[in-house]
Amino acid sequence: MVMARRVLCLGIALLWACGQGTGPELLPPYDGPLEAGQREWTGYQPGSVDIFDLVGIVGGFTGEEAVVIDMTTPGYYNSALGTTLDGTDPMFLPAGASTSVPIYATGEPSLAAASAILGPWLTSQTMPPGPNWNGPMAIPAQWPVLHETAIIYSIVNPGPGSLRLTGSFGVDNGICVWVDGVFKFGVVAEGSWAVDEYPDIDLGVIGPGQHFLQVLRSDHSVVAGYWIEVTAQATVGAFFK
Ligand SMILES: [Ca+2]
Repeated sequence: MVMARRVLCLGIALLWACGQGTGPELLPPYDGPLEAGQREWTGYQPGSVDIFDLVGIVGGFTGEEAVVIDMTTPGYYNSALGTTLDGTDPMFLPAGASTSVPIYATGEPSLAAASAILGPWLTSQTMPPGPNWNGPMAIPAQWPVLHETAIIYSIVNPGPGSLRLTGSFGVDNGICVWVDGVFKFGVVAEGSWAVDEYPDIDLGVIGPGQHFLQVLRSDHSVVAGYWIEVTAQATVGAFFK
């Protein structure tokens, strides 16, 4: 039964692939030979899920996941916030503040003090969402100490099923994360950043189509740094409804 389902899933993925255009680009995580009737997918957009990701996602029934955002993923970037948000919310500590333990957000932080600088970044379907935004561009792992910066990543789910997003983050000092403008996670702490500092954060489920993941990074002392990896996995039953 399990094998039959996997064959059915792969068949759906290949049928979907055969409906797409041809082109020279073959993208990770798929690195095997093309099979008869299977063509290369050229609809790739930075940060999107492509057919080869989808094959990996279908493989998700055996535990695999496809990475849809990492440190190489371009995004839209806002470096105009400076220290505008400092002291306006527990997530945005003033310069020189100290926290003995990580402070986790208990709700969505207010961004009112920076609304003019950020623009409609949590709701806009048009990119970039305002004059202070640049990109798509490489997102710097480090930014000016004491400043806050904002990022928007694009994720396209080609369907037909829904995808569950899981995020792992590292940051010095703080990070807040939204998906399609819905607040998902926030934390601020002392010390440097590390890979998987905050692992396996449930970012919810996205249906087919265009989506955006929004990040606001904060700093209040010494050094600023960042690491991100977001994976997508087919929701159980997505191909059997
Ligand atoms: Ca710092």
